[in-house]
Amino acid sequence: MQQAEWGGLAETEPQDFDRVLTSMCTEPHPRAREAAERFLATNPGDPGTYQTVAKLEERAVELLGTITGLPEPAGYITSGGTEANIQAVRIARNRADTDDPNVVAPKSAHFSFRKAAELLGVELRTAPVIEHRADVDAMNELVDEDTVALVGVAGSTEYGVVDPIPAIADLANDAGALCHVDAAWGGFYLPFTDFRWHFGHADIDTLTIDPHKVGQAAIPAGGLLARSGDLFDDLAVDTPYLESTSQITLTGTRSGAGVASAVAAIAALWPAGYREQYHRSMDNARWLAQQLRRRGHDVFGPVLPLVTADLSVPMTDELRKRGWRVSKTGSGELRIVCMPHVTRSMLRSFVADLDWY
Ligand code: 0PR
Repeated sequence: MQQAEWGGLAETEPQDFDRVLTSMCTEPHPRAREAAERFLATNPGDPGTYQTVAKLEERAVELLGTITGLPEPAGYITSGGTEANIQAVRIARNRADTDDPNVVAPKSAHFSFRKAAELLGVELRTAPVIEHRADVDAMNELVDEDTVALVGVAGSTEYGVVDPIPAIADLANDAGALCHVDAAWGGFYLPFTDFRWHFGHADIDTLTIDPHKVGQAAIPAGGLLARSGDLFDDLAVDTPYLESTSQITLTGTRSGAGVASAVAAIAALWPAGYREQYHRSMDNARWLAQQLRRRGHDVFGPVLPLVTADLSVPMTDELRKRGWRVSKTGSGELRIVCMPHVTRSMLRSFVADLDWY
């Protein structure tokens, strides 16, 4: 009876992170977890009514602005990188004066851009990459008078590389198109590197940076930032019966837990905690790359804390059987993401399992 009532919930534990080497999410910071629970019943989608969480969302956007070199940021906490990327494409499409809009992105762009293109009736043109990085000349060849946005990736999903963002921004500028940077995953690592990736480095218009990935906030907490608030004007729909009069977000009711946990995580970790995390994760990724190379594998990375290697499919299958959560790139390489929960001792036992094979 008890079990039927709980639907098996009482006996079910969420997975632990002990063997998770593929996820781009991680264990939330303890303060983020606590804040998420406190704000569980709030809805930043109705800021007139839920005013305290609406204030927190302003704070979250300010903090994300600090991280991305934007002193007066506009933006909001999205459900994730997918929503942020869709909205960035929507901004570009709505502003442009064309019936046949296209967006130019490197082949390495996340599949959320494919969703955006389909939903918004925009053609997605993807350019070949060099060493997994955007090739600006190849992107240039795809640009025409109907191009509404150019996309650069700062921390790519499969290989963790950073595109030449300033050159992509220049190209966008020349084409009269917007420049969107997808730093959904990389955004909380990049401030501690020498890459030029954010608003302070180039004429970027919009940027995705997700607290629920490396930011260590609870899910759902993505981030969309814009150089200025008026970029959001073309997204506004009237909300006649709410206390606020218009809405620029894609979803209506939204997670106050995500917003509060984003503020809590960033307040706890920016900048020292994230810096330390970046160095720890990079050391781990370098160590893993070295171990794999020593065993004769062809390894790419780490540029950011992500490593790929040419392990055979049977080897990867065996690792999966042993409980490791590992994934493959589109070209079949093993892909390991060194998120904050990935420790050296975890990697040691992973390598020991490889040796067993
Ligand atoms: N942009 C980039 C560069 C990303 O890597 C991702 C997700 C997104 C946008 C989309 O973000 P959301 O998933 O928040 O909408 N990258 C990972 C992926 O799709 C996400 C992920 C997270 C995968 C946790 C697995 C996992 O366990 O592979």
